[in-house]
Amino acid sequence: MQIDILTLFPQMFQSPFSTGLFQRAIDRKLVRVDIHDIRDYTHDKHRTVDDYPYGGGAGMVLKPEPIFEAVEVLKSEISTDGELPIILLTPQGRLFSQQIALELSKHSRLVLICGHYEGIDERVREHLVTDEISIGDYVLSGGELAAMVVVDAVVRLLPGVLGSEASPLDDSHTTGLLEYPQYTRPQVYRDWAVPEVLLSGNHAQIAEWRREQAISRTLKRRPELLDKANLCLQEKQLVERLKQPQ
Ligand code: JAH
Repeated sequence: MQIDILTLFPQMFQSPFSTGLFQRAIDRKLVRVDIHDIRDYTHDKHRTVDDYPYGGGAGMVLKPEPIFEAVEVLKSEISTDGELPIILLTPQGRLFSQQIALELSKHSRLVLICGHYEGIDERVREHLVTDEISIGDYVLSGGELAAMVVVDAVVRLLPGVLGSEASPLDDSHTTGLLEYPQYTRPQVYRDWAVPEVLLSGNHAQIAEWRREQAISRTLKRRPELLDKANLCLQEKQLVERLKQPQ
């Protein structure tokens, strides 16, 4: 997969993509992430990327020309087989989810545009952008951190990125349940003992305990997730029992 990111702050992308799982995926050529400075696509001496809003009002608006020209350069480099998602990170977009990450992971190329200031000229949205994504209902100072979140969630789904021991199919938001509690040594820490069942060596019993823990934790913290989780009859009965006032 090739990911191109358009930003006014290219330095922000240095450390996240030069660390851990990412660096390994890039080194192994499973993904390529290219950061483009929107200012490089201006033509004036001051490298102007923003201007006052028509109609007045506070703040500045990102000009359309540098963004259109940057994306057009990227488009011209591509053999146009398949459509190219051009994604704007914005609080007005559709709410990002594991499902959307999975959809995006199936494309061979993605373009992400990070806005800044009070907004972006509407013609960019209308005539260039194919998809608007929000990572949650809060305001950031720009789209960069949101772009990093999207890229992280997508890249770990690419074939070969996770080691063989971890499977994206087991991830919490793929199973539809929150994770069960995990413990490691020491067996007793400050009087707090690890649950007996985990020391039993009875793997069927351990699996059952973990599934119950995942279900009760999900019911308590994120009950709306249970509607979409794949539960068997016995597990649905467990949910009903857990819902009874104790
Ligand atoms: C803020 C441009 N959903 C998170 C999110 C994404 C983008 C922005 N804020 C929040 C943002 C200012 C300018 C984008």
